[in-house]
Amino acid sequence: MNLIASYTKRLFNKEVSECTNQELYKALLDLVRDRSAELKLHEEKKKLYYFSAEFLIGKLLSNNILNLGLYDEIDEELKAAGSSLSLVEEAEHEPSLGNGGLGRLAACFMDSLSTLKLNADGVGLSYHFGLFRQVFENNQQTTIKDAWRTGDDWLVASERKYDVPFKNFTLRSTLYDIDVLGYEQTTRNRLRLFDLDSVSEGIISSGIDFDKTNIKENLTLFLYPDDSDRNGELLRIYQQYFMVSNGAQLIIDEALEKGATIEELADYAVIQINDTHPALVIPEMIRLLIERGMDQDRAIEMVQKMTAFTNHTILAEALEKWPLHDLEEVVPHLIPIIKELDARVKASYPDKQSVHIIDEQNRVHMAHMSIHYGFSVNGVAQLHTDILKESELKDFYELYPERFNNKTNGITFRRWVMAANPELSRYFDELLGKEWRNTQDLSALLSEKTNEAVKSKLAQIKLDNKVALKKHLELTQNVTINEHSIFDIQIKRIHEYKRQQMNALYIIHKYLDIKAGNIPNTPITLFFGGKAAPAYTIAQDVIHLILSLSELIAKDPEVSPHLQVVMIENYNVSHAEYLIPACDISEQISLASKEASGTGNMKFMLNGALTLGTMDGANVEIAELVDPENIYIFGKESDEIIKLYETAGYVSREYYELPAIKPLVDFIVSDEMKALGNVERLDRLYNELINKDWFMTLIDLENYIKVKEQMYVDYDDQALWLEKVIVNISKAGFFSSDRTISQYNDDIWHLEQ
Ligand code: 26V
Repeated sequence: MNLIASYTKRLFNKEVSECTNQELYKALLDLVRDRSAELKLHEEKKKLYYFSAEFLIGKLLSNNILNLGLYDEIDEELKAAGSSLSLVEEAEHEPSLGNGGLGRLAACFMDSLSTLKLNADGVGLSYHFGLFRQVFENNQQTTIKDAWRTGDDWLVASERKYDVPFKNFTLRSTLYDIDVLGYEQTTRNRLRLFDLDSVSEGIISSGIDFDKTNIKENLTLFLYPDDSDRNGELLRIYQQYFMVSNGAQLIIDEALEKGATIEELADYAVIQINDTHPALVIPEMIRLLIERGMDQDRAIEMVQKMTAFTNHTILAEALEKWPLHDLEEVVPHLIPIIKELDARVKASYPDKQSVHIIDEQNRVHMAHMSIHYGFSVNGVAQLHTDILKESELKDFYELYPERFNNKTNGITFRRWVMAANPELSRYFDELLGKEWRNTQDLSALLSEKTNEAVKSKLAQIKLDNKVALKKHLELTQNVTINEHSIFDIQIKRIHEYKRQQMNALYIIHKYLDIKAGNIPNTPITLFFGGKAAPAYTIAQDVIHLILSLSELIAKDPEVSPHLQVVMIENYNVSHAEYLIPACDISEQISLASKEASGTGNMKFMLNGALTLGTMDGANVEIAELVDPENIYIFGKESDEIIKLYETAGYVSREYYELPAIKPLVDFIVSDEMKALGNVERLDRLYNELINKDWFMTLIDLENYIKVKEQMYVDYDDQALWLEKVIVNISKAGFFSSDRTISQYNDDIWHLEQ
């Protein structure tokens, strides 16, 4: 019972009960670090290097304590002293090292890799301020820097340093490590995050503005700095090259340190490229091998054998294509290699322009390079992989059918139920035994489908989690919610294809309906959370619409008892950990074919929410697992949408003119909205919807409203609702990232187990 006391004594000369939560955080940070250091690093020959621009790891304190097997012991000691782990964790600043799904997936994967005892490190950058911090002012998003590197963080400086050559100068890196502990393991892996000593936090003028040309001082300040101008684009290339050159040098050094010769490198390392951001590792590794005496053919062949690529998106604008001219400006020494790689492709497929690396406009296609010069290409859900094969990457699939494979995403149950929803986890223990914690197999719950005691316990846990969210929001957002309302939640990056604007149009529908006297049986709270890229104007407009609707409704005494809209400020992993366990309705409403997988959908399902979604991404696989009566599917399917794009067949105005839709869209520019909103933003969004609507908001709107209304009605039959909840939870095991990682290892990496 006095694990922590020895630390608080030594650090502060205090008893646990005398410490502030900040002091307890520091004590536990030291304790966890000491325990982690006792875990051994892997010694197997082959290692996976998971290259990613993002690792959205979330706070680490309680997760690491859980993985060390100390959760109950420490929580008890804290509670006896009048605190708790969740209170102490308030003192931790969430690392700002990611943006969205791709980054969170990388974090879940690292957790599973360690848990499955696989030798694997993550390679990335230690951004000083990471992604921006979102602040709402006048119902609009503003951006400030997120100073997460407080000194009391998990970064550990290492001795490793590498020189990274650019056109006009060479920069020397410093490597920081963060330990990644598996669940109850004796070994650990690491995140290897590179930084630069010369970076100067002082060059930020205001908000997140800084001199984009001052590379020595700005290189690792931010994740995804604005690339809407050329200097921003160049900075992205500087960052990407800095990441991969460091990573490639690390790979070679670690192999040589283990006694390998350079010829044997592929037996010692496999590289997974997480989307295209790290794709320059291919020419860089080739360059380094040639520099170490290997001939060019052999170097290309070796890199090809070592490299695998994951695609996370089919949106054209996210598939990176760098102008050759820009690459020449930053990394001229890679140009001959990239040209050689392209020349080989052009020699083999002279007439197939669609697969060339350098296109006619002299742009270098990073995905194309990764597919030609890697041995594996995977999508992240079955539908996504099928679409890659059949349309987006069809020409590549014809060339290399054997390289294509699907790896449906997953989530770590350690964070997303054991740590985030301890009450539910303890109930699973009680009902099913503890083995699910190792297997993620919750299927035995299915036989409790009609057990009234189980249903009422699940309802009780849901209510407790709603109350916990309520307290969290009172503390962090200064807003009060009704824990007896339906919690309907859409949390993800703001993007038109994810269609938060469709949900906002639903809110308008409901608002007008309540005004007309149709009072819902149970009050409804709609939550949104998500950041919008600063240069993405329409996404900012969508945030503005949601915040303005939230204000309008809150100020309307006729409506506010029945309907509330809450937009979480600075949505991040920590907020998600409160929102997901409290949710009833999980909004997964992307335009079919556009969401590669989604992973929030899996987290919600596991925590007992029902999905309201389109047949997109992993929703399709959820629907197959739970059967139609346990999921609420609406909207057009991907085949039809893909056809509409091919034939330019969607005309938003035709939908706008429909009597059920026009009043909702018109409301955006109504007098009441303009009185409290920003007229320019509202007008722009309105015009976008009626004249363009590239992501087809209006095509599914009527069907969406209908199915959502049905869902609210069904919620009131709690007995039946909870049966659906039980079915969903019992089928969630498939979405464990341990399953995903095992499949990657069996099919792609082949690491020793
Ligand atoms: C996004 C952004 C947005 C801000 C500006 C810079 C920038 C650069 C790259 C990207 C790509 C994001 C790709 C991504 O996060 N994809 C998501 O990956 C998830 C994990 O596979 C998947 O579940 C989501 O469906 C997919 O959207």
